[in-house]
Amino acid sequence: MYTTELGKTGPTPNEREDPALVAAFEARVAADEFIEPKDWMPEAYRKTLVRQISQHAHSEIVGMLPEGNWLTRAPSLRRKTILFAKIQDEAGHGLYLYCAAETLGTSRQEMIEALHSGKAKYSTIFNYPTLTWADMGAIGWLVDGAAIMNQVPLQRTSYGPYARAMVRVCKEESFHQRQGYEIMMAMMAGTAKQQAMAQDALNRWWWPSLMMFGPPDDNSPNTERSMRWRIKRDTNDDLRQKFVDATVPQAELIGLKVPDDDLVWNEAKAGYDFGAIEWDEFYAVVRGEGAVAKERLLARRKAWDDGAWVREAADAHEAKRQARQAA
Ligand code: BYC
Repeated sequence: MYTTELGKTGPTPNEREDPALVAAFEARVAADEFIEPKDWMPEAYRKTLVRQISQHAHSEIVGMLPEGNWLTRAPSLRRKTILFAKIQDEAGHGLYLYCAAETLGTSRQEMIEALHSGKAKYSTIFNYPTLTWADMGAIGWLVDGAAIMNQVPLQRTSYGPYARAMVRVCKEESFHQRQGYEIMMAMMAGTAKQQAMAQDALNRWWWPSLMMFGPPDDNSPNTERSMRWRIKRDTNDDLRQKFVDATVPQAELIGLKVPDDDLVWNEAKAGYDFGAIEWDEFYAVVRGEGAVAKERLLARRKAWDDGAWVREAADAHEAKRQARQAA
């Protein structure tokens, strides 16, 4: 058994990867059984999950910042309450996901330190600035829309705690997507200035949203193994295609134009052909060169430091409780 710094235990990381154990594990995965925390698993499976789940958790937490930027400037009380609820949901998603990752033998402390030091990744999308209120519509519609496309299949991911976290997350994400689209609908039914703001937001968020699905399959080092182990249930390109096919008609319905001159319906594949993605931009943002990347990490570190007294108070309370119990 291993023990984390918080005293949690789990199955021994597999020193020698007994072929019989590996074969039994692969057979269970192939039979669509969930793998649970105390089950034997290859070390690389555990590591891949810790990487993906913790990055996912970080994305939810950092993802609160771009929308938090507009909370005090929401155009009405109704919009403000809805946005507030959505941002709180994202915090909840981050917490379920950190808990799911902890079952794999990593600790919250380790994950947070990796985020704050810049070692851990989070979704590229949150390194773009939110310039107008229409960006709240575009984020809900496109970013949460892309997230749902990616996360619905993850409800069937092979690791039980991750799959179960996704069930709840997906229910909330679908509300998020609708609230974003509803903002866009309202703006497109408004003045010429509001319509221009909505179009401008789509222009800025469209391509970064397509990048959220990750690099193309032929340049995605993790996809093949993650698909075999059923951590991922679809490839990056397949999900991106589904997203484009679902979203373009939504844009057209309310009079928005997707900013892609090469976008054309392809009858043979029953899907859209779309223009080339600027992968250089994606990799630059992954490397930490996004427009507001520094600002995002500073904000997270500040929130952590400002919250130190809460953690200290909780520790002191727990120590007192234990002392009382011992007495
Ligand atoms: N951003 O081999 P690949 C949300 C990295 S939050 C940054 O294809 P994989 C929301 C990738 O990590 C939604 N990095 O990797 C919250 C890998 O580097 P490492 C977040 C990216 O893991 C608040 C390298 O590129 N969703 O919805 O097989 C408000 C090669 O990629 C990105 C999730 O996290 C990226 N976009 O596939 C609103 C979903 N893409 O780690 C909304 C769960 C790739 O080897 N995650 N990289 O150094 C996944 O499904 C998969 O991890 C990915 C990438 C599809 C993202």
